[in-house]
Amino acid sequence: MTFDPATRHQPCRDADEAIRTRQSIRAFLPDKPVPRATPKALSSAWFYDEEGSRLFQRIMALPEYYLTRTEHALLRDRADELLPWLAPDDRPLDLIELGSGDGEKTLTLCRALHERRVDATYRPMDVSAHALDELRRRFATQLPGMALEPVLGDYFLHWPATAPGRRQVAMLLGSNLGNLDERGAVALLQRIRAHLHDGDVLLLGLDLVKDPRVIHAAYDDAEGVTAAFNLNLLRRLNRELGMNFDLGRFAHFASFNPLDGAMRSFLVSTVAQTVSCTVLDREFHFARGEAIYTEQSQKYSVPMIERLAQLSGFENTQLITDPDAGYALVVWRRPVDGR
Ligand code: AVI
Repeated sequence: MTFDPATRHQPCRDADEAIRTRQSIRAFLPDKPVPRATPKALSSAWFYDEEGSRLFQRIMALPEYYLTRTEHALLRDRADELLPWLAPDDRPLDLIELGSGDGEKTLTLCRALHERRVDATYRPMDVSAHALDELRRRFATQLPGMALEPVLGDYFLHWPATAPGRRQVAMLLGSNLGNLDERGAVALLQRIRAHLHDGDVLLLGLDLVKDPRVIHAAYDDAEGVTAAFNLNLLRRLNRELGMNFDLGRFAHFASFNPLDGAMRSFLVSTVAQTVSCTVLDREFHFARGEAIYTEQSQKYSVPMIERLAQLSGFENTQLITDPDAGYALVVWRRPVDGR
């Protein structure tokens, strides 16, 4: 993979992204041979142009895609178990959500804090101005008493300004961490840890390993929405890099490997073909059956979660799962002695 999924939910517009776009497409077909069966890969950051974001909204509502509704139910039904970790005393807190989207799920948690009269400011951060506008509207109508300070930013690069003395509670939900490999995940977690103070916490939503068939169905739904989401990547490359992918000649393929817990998505070339790119003045050749690796969606076991906490310098303090143990809300704390 080539660059962090930092630009989700917005089309490729600014100079930085244009540079990353070019880096990404260069790495798509490396100059040097890569000893992998599938050397071609694209960053999953590419998914979230306007159409991709729309398709992802549909994915989240699919019967097979259990992640969103399970997480939402945990936030709604288990707030009493979470709040002692998030708000253990009277100190005012900043609830910093990294990649909030439109804040639908977090509204439930904010309501729980508000009802318990916790002095909290919700600071959602997202790269999509559109999502933050939706979030503002949602809170104005459904929880107008909540202190709200949305931040337009990229959580791989930015962090909301917070006043000294306030407890920071960071949140990374939706199993978004799973779209990074272990190295990328640890790098992001270490960055988050560096912004927190001793005793501050991170709330993570993580998808867990389970029946492989259940996981597989979530990424290969009967209606074909996930397939359209994956193929939309090629449409975006055509539009933004002057490529000429024929979407009818690539097929969505999703594969879950129980050995490493990785759900992987691919686009498979159904015929031998050549695709050109005017921006890079290059051609890309595909053998029949050759795959482009487009996304990793990591599923975690408890030992994997504990290992990640250790590698990134957190204490693993609380883990709440749904009754089927299919999804977890995890609270990690930055150790008090600042180790
Ligand atoms: C955003 N991310 C956590 C989703 C996932 O489950 O990996 C993206 C997604 N890709 C296909 N379906 C959903």
